[in-house]
Amino acid sequence: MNIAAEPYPFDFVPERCALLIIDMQRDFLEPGGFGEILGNDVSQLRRAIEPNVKLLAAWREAKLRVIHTREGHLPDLTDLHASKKNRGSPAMRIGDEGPMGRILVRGEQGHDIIPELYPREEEPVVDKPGKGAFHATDLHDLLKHNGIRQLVVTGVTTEVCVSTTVREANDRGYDCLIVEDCVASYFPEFHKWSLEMTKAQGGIFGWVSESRHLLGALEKWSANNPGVSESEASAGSVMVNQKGESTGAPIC
Ligand code: TIU
Repeated sequence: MNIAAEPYPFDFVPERCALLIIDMQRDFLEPGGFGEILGNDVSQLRRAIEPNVKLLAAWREAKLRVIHTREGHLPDLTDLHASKKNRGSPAMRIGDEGPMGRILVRGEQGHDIIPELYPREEEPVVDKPGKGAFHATDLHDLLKHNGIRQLVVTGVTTEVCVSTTVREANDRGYDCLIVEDCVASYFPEFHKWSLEMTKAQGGIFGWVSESRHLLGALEKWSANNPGVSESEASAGSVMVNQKGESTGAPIC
């Protein structure tokens, strides 16, 4: 199924494609979190929420694979290197107590995904200590074991965790499509140029499209594939709950 995209149409293979939603966490999208302590205006990111809600609903309706990520650290901060902790000498640092709990620490309110996009039990949540979702996580194994070869990538921020993840994925052999209206940055210029860089040179890192094109394709897919059950769609995945604990489903 061809999706209108730049620099040329994306050959969408739904059963081989996962929706990867990057770091739609309260710490980045709400006041008092990590984004704000870095000096950013969090309202810049919120325009991506509604398009993500619509795309996620269509993806769920189509019974295709959804994976969420969260950036954050262990409560003892043993996975936080000094350079990330101290960079920029902020007044507050990762691990300090903020209005939504300890900043960017797993299990704290601020670290969790915003309610609008809250993961379902059967949707894997990959906890990552870095910007890229492949660094120090089992994402690559999870994708391989589930036969995923393509990623439709959304989330925040365009030039940091989204771009880093797409570059990591590209080097691991995945075809990536970034959904322009479902990603956002604190800096509109960085957002624009990240997308330009992705699709330049014949799609050097991947494709860029808009959610309306995916919604149309998903609608067609759902109409033609009404029989795929929720359990079949999620079979074999690594299930984790919102604390990142395995809920028992094996990697197969
Ligand atoms: N600061 C910034 O733009 N982003 C991050 O720190 N993390 C993510 O992009 N998720």
